[in-house]
Amino acid sequence: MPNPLYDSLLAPGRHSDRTFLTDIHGKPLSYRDFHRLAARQANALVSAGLVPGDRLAVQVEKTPEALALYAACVMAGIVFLPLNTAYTLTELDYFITDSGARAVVCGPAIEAELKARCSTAVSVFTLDGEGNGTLSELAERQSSDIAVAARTEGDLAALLYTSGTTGRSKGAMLTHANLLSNAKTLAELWHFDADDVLLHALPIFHTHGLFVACNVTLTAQASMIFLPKFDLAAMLRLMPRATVLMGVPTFYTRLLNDERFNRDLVAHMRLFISGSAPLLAETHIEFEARTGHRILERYGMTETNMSVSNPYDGERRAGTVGFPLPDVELKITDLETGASLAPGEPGMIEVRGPNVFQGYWGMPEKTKAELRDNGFFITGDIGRVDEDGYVQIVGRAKDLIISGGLNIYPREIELFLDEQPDVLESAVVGVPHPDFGEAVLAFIVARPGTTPDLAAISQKAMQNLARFKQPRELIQLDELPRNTMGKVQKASLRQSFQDRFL
Ligand code: MCA
Ligand code: AMP
Repeated sequence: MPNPLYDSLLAPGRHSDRTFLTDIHGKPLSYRDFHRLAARQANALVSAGLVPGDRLAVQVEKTPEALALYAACVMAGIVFLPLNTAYTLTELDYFITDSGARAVVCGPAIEAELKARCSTAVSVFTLDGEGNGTLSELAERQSSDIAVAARTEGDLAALLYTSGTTGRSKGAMLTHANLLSNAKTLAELWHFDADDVLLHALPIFHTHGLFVACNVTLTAQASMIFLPKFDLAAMLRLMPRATVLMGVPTFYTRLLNDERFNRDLVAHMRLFISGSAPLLAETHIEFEARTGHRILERYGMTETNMSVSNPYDGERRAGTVGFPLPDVELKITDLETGASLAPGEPGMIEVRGPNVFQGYWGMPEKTKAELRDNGFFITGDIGRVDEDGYVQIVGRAKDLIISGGLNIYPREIELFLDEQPDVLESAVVGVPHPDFGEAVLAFIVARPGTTPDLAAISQKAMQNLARFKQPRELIQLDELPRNTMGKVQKASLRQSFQDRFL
């Protein structure tokens, strides 16, 4: 039975005794054992009643078992829906309800509360930071033989939620073909082969750490050093065993802030890749001066996987994200008219190709607003193409903050703040931060004659918003700066407070 992702990434013939990953303690897991683990999980999910097309929401710590769940979903034809472990129960509720998830795998700490909140039609399993839990117990009782579900290229493989400018997150529908085309293109472009060892310290609930990192590894039959999270000491200790690192800019600034990170430590490394947020040209330059390596910066989105990359062999140009991938078309358009602009002019970046998603789950209108009938996706990023064809990201048309590679939409936080007692209105902006690139700063204006309790609001934010979205500081103003049309001038707030965390 055909199943594009399985056939290309996991099928028999690829189940060798080669190491697929080693954990932080150096314990190896072979390709064969990874397949067995995933097959047992797939059979467990099927035995629990899940059928192809069902969505499985997963909010668990990063472990080999958690990654195997992605492979298990591919095998069983289930749509994988990974979720940031920082999300609160309130946030989780939304994703589970919106996606109509048939089952959830969560950490044991929230099992009881999640069961109480979810309808009885939703099965709840647990998987902890050691790979144990009710899911593993059920999986251990299953066979490791698997009847792989038939899937077509156009069938959904994953649903990844991305926040929106309106404050409501949208589920990006990604097909087998979307994920596979990107995996193959990137593995080839970045010269991955079976001798590569990827130092994997990214979370596996986003495109970067899940699809870019793991699908490329699987494509090349390479291996990974699989760390639960970014940990500077572990990175420095394990770097000598790796050949490639993929990271967000915060990884690179943190490494550079440690003097043990030097030329000798990385002399053997083949490649450093950066993405998810702008890499400052100065970081690129400092990195080269310190290590002799030029970071390869690339650009992508949840909706498009990767679209643009600096070259492997050619010049990796600081401050640019490189060229459109071989199978991706890119154009720069006028923000108002959508007409293509001349080379060099800044405008909306639009991309089209096999990497581009199918639309937002259950939101045809939002899909129509961002995905043109001709297949071009309107990214919301402003860019220009220089005289040599390098794409430069110069800004964002969307009101978005990227903190440590995580996206935060101010609207979601403003909606929360506006509901708090004695708050008349609010504005949330991103300002420069030495570690996270940007940090969240929130401003509120009190209702006349009242004094909002800032500490109580911060406390409430803890329960409602994931930690990374919570304002680093809440500032009360007499009024928000507005232009003559009455529109809040966020640029002016950013300007006035740009040194707040520096
Ligand atoms: C943690 N905190 C954060 C962030 N991460 N706050 C803001 N922004 C963040 N990104 C909070 C913690 O909860 C903690 O709160 C405090 O900040 C300090 O945490 P720390 O221990 O320093 O953080 P960490 O655990 O070391 O994590 C920082 C990190 C991590 C390594 C940068 O956030 C990370 O791995 N980011 C990568 C995200 C990613 O994969 N993005 C790709 C998505 P408290 O002070 O209360 O303890 S975008 C994507 O996939 C597209 C397609 C693409 O192009 O790649
Ligand atoms: P997400 O919605 O989480 O997939 O994040 C995608 C967004 O991250 C893009 O729309 C860009 O704004 C940003 N992004 C990703 N890679 C880069 C990069 N190399 N430089 C600048 N911004 C980036």
